[in-house]
Amino acid sequence: MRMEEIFKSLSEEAREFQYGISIPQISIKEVTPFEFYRTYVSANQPVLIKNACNHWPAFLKWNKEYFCNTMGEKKVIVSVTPNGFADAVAYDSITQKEYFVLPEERSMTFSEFWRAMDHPEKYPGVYYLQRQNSNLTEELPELLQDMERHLPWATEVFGSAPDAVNFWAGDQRAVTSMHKDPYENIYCVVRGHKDFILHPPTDRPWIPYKNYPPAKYQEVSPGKFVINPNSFEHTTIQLENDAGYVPWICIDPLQPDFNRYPSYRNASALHVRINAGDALFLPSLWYHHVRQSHCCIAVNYWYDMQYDIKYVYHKFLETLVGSQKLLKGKNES
Ligand SMILES: O=C(O)CCC(=O)C(=O)O
Repeated sequence: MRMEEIFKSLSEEAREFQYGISIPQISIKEVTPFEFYRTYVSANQPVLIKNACNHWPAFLKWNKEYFCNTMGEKKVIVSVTPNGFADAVAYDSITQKEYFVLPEERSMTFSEFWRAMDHPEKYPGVYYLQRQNSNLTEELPELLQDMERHLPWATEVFGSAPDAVNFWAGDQRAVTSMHKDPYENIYCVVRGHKDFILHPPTDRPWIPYKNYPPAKYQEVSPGKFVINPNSFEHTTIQLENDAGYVPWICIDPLQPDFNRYPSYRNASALHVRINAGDALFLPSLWYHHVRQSHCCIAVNYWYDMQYDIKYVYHKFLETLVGSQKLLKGKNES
């Protein structure tokens, strides 16, 4: 059997026996933490959790008036990009190279951030409040009274408090490019909706990666952004490999370039919308790409993943895919 056939049966069997073609839905009140662990966490199975956060005061309170009246003068760090793609691959016409580009990080008041979202004609660029350093507990503790600092059922499921609690607020043009995280993620939408495109870890052979030099956007005059290859200093995630490159997924699932990456046809995406009040359990190591409605607000809880046998199998698959790349000698893995 050729390696490609072996990889195909891996993803087909995973789909047939485990993941199916749509994301199941539950109400958290219907399952015990033990059942949740057994059915979803242990099986590495995403699930949409209906009415997970619609009892939070935030569900009724978090809107423009509330933020601007209660914390309008508070300084926040906002990610600014020319096109909505932060932490993503971009082509630079000056150097004629592709880079992995981080957003410009700008300090502004909460009121100004909201104005920038509401008035794109006055504020060129796309503004996304999305620092993934537990920004809710570290930078916006005044919001904790409106929500749960941790989800008691999830803390019981994962056996410890979350490692990070992040706050996300942004414009419908802000997109998160496909990637995976070493966390068990409970992603709660408080306002608007989010659209996730998911791939299970067993689709790894079809998901192309490339190594990119790192860079950062910089606005040099109003509305004019340049890609600055020298300003990539530090991120919360360790992204660079030994050679100083960032390995990143080079496919856009919304417009896949099948000429360049024909094997992506073998991958099977799952689509799920999280509406306000609901949450998604996104298991560790699942690939995800995220879009949102305008002024969408979300909170997510990252719980530490277990470096268990699932992780070991995933590393094994990574190694096999890497060895195929070497054999093929292609700039795609
Ligand atoms: O909401 C987003 O834009 C991205 C969320 C995400 O990537 C995550 O929670 O890991």
